[in-house]
Amino acid sequence: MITLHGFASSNYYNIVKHVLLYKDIAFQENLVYSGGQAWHVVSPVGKIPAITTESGQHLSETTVICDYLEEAYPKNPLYPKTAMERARVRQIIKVSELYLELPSRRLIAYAFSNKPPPEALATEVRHITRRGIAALTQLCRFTPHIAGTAFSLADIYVLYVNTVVHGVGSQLLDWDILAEIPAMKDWGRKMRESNIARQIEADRRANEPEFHAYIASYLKGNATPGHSS
Ligand SMILES: N[C@@H](CCC(=O)N[C@@H](CS)C(=O)NCC(=O)O)C(=O)O
Repeated sequence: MITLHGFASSNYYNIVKHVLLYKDIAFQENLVYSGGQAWHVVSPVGKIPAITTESGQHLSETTVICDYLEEAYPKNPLYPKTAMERARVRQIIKVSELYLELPSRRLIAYAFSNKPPPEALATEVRHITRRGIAALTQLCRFTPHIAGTAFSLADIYVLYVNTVVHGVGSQLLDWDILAEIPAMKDWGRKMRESNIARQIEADRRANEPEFHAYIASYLKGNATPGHSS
């Protein structure tokens, strides 16, 4: 059986978990927070999430894991049929990662410690995010799915990217970033109604107290990297 390593408060972890549930692939969860040399055997950069496959191989990087799952488990496909449509799905995923998720992540330490970011950094993040907003406004279809008529990996990916982007924007930038992309918020509301999204959200809430304790301990320099306690 596949093992999914990570923790339920991680949006990247939840992308892979959503894919596993959507594709009806059997898996077990192994609670791990990031860091530590032993963990690098599983996840070379030391990040969450990673999986161990049924044959015992380790894989990390969310999009790589998702593409592996798509190829190894074709049931309930998450890519459309034509090469161009598949490329569009990947384009939306890439743009949302590079120009929304990653800039927001540069502020995440300030969100955790509840401190305002340096203005120069906030300005840079706003600038990159505006480019992401413009690109996604152009690329997203919402007819009714994000890349067009077929539900795809882009729907799952952007749903969880948006959790970080919205959180950072509202907490630190006084900016409702998702409201800038027409139809994004309505689409998100519908996406969150699915049984899988609800289950993942319930698991995220259940993990929240332990995750916050871990972060508090990490900020004090007490946490043991790579372990949940
Ligand atoms: N590029 C990675 C990013 C994953 C990532 O940033 N995960 C966070 C948790 S949500 C993490 O491991 N952070 C700890 C660290 O950066 O060491 C992916 O796509 O999976």
